[in-house]
Amino acid sequence: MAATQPRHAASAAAANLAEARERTLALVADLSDADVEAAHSALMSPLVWDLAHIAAYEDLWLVHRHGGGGLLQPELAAMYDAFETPRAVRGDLPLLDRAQALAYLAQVRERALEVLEGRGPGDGTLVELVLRHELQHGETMLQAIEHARLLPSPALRPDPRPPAPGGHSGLESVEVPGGPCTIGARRFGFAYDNERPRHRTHVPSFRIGRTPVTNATWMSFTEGGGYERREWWSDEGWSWKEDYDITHPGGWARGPAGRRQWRIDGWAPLHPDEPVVHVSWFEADAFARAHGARLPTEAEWEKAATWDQATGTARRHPWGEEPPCPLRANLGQAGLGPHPAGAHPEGEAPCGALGMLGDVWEWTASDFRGYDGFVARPYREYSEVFFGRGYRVLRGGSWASRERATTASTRNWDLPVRRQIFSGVRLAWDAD
Ligand code: AVJ
Ligand code: FE
Repeated sequence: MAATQPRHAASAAAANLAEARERTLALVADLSDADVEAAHSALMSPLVWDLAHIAAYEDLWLVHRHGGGGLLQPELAAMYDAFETPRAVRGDLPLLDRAQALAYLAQVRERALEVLEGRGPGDGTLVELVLRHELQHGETMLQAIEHARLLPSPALRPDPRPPAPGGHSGLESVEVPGGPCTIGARRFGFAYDNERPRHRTHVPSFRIGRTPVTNATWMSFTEGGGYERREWWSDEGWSWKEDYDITHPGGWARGPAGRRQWRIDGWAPLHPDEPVVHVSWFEADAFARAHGARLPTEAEWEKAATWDQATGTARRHPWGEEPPCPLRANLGQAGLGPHPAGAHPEGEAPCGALGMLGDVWEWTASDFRGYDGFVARPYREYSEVFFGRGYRVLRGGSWASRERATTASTRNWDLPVRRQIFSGVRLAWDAD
């Protein structure tokens, strides 16, 4: 029995890694070499950088740190270290070409599987780290594909879109009663360092948007002078908006038949019922002020997503303990875009909020920092080096986030100007 356990765990790990890899390769399968290799924007890496970076990370953490082996190509380490090589310069490097990057991925994977077979997955932490890293870069690659308007692989067909239930604008709210709650990842099982330690806190009563803000509601904001009324904007937000001449969310255009939106698979009429996406924190903040609202703090967000007032416990997911499924949340890249607000009533949180997980990342009012008692694990560059540097927290994952890498305690972070990510808004209000 004892002897078969590690082997079973090693083959489960191998299967998970294989599934992640299949998806990574599918994302680029039908793109041209030029599209995979080009630096389309200073905001995004060339796709081929992501590919080789996934390999370098796996070599470092599974082969080298876990297995004790040397790096396959030590001379590549700096070029594919996210920290030493920021996005804006990645286009100017002698990157591996597509074929070389794919070969690097395959060779590292072979070494990693040997390590897993030889010494097993250990406590599983480093395997999970590497697996989630690849899954997260899948979302990054989808951002790049959408941002550069490359069109995804025809193999990535969207699942049918659920109908819009109607009645959701993002301005409807539900009450979250005041009192104690529990924040952060549970003690057992994998979680990133920034989700721990789990702790109790007191969140006074407040109201939160039943759904994220929709395109129709954002359109009213735009047409009602949202980008012109100085009083709704912070000083920093206003100068960003002026400098970049921002007048609507990313990907919007006006056509003869009305507003259109660049979706990952092409132009489409702007869908009024879908959550707005590609807005910066500055826009989210201005929108909230224009509506006499504010952004939720991340403690408020997590309490709304998980706290069950009736039992005095935090649920694992908004709907309960069961793992995510397509009925409950639009995660996992199947929809290739957000679903209409309120389309997943089975995913309802205890307070009545809908769509807390999936569809669009939701900006919060909170700066990214460590919870009290934070310990960097397994390395400072994952989270700690971003603390206190002006990054804002986003919660809830998007349609492009994989289920395995997205829970109610997951914290994402980005700068307040960023909007090439799949970012949207859920409002909050002080209790009346
Ligand atoms: C958590 C999405 C902010 O992309 O910078 C990828 C995830 N960390 N490789 C990022 C990550 C290392 C991270 N975010
Ligand atoms: Fe990375």
